Amino acid sequence: MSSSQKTAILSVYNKTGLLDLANGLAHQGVRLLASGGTAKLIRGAGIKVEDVSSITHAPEMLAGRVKTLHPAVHAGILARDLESDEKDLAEQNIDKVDYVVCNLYPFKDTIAKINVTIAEAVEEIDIGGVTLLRAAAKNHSRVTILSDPADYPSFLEELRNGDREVSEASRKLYALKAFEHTADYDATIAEFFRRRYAGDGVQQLTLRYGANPHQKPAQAFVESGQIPFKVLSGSPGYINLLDALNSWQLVKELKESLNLPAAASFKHVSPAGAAVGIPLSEVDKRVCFVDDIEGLDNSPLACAYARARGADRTSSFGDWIALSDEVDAVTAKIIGREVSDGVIAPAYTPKALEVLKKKKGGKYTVLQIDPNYEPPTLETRQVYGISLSQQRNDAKITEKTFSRIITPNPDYKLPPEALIDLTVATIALKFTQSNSVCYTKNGQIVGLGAGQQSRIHCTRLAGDKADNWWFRKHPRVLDFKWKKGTKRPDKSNAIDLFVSGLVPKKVEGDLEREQYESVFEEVPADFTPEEREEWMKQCTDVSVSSDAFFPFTDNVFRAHRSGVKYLAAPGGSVMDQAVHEAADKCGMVFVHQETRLFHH
Ligand code: 93A
Repeated sequence: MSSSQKTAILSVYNKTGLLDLANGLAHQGVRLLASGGTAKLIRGAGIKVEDVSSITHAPEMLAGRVKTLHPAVHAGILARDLESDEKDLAEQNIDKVDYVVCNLYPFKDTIAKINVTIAEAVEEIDIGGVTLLRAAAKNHSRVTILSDPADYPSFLEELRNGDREVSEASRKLYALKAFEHTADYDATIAEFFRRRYAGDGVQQLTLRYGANPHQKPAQAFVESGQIPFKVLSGSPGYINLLDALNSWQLVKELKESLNLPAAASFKHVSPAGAAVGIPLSEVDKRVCFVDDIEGLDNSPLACAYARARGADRTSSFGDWIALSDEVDAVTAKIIGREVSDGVIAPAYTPKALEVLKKKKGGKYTVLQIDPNYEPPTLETRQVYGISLSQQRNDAKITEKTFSRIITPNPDYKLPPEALIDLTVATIALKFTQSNSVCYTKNGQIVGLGAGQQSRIHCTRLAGDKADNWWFRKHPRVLDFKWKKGTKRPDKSNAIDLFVSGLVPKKVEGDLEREQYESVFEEVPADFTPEEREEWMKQCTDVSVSSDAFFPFTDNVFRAHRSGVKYLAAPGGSVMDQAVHEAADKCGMVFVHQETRLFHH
């Protein structure tokens, strides 16, 4: 063998294109070495090939578990063009390897088979092939590694044109591909064992299905360490977890920023309500349907949830709840009688847990989150097979966030209540699908517009909700005469129709009207325009935050109609000045908030 002769090691499971490749290599005078099945196929085609054992002087053994694992192979691949490496090789009589061709046992296909056993899967874990790939890819400054049959033709062409040399650029790309191949392979193996060995709920949690029942299989998992929550009752679904993990962040940040217990009521990965534990007035208690709850005044957490749930009772039907503190019996009692899907909190008193575990015949989902859990700073998700990664949105919303007041003058100081309300609104936006605009008052969301493509539609949607909340406080609404036995959600829906001015007209035989009337002992007369105007005038000092700049003054005017006094939004629009002037003319305080808070 001449010293200038190049050597290739071939060991492939997928033998597509193998013979053409072997032929091409042989034509270039390359010495071919191959593992058992690969060598057999090449030899059968009449192409000269040696078994790997001709250099290892050891037979394939352990039924194929050891084929290419040998210093003669790996020193030949890993050796650099260094005097010391050359010396080592010469002492052991080992030749350098120039090209490695390898693809791996079909682990993915094997585990995709129904009822595959662990033993069957284990046999498909490639060791020697991964070692060939990694060794050759590591030494890509000298060695070419081919892991994809699709690359064989261009490789051969380069070899022919380049006098058996492969360009540095190609070697780099082939090495990258090889590392991706092994990374994907190992990720599949880790996932297989995570499901079987880590125990359900420790590192991996099997979900019934994904966003819809036909999206199976579905799971939640962490790649290292443990899932930071425990399932104490029920079984969370995919959307439940999206709600739980977003709502938890919201209440955690509210608590950290305002040092008050916080609650959130989520639906479809946006808050329907969120609040901090400020005591409720008697009217608030009636609006939130909690005037009969004993001990409410002594539980700030229960106050927070009463407010969060009471913001928009129609939207909160079937909510996911997040609570910042240990759940007490009073809070559990409020939750116990509402239609809800589940709750996440750092702890539960035994009494509270007892109540929650009984809910929905034991199917109510209760999660306990580790409050000290810190996620990695980089977050990644996949859309349409493409991975997107970004730094987590770790912007902190604190008092300082609202220190740049544009109107009425730079010395103006926000009253403490407005500071709380702007904080609640802005932190809520951080976990709301964009575009989003949030109205707050008394430490709670009163109207939230989520996921609208146009900002003015958000501002209107949220404003209409805030108006509904305000009209629910009207004495006529509080004194509705309900038919006995009317359920809480039916009351909420009837109130929602009434306050939003959408009550169906009284027409003989109209089904919708009949249903509306059926819940009342005494059907209330609709609000007159004068009543509405009069009541609306009394709504003052509401706060609004926006997740990005207001592009037009229409947003300011819409907010003004709902009693808004304090506005916070980032700048950046060509209309900034006009927006500020409009706010000033409407007697509002405009706070320039530096951070855009889009969330998707
Ligand atoms: O069982 S192994 O992990 N032990 C080895 O030493 C080894 N070397 C190569 N599997 C090993 N291989 C794999 O064998 C290759 O990754 C390739 O997929 C396959 C080719 O085997 P054959 O040439 O016998 O068809």
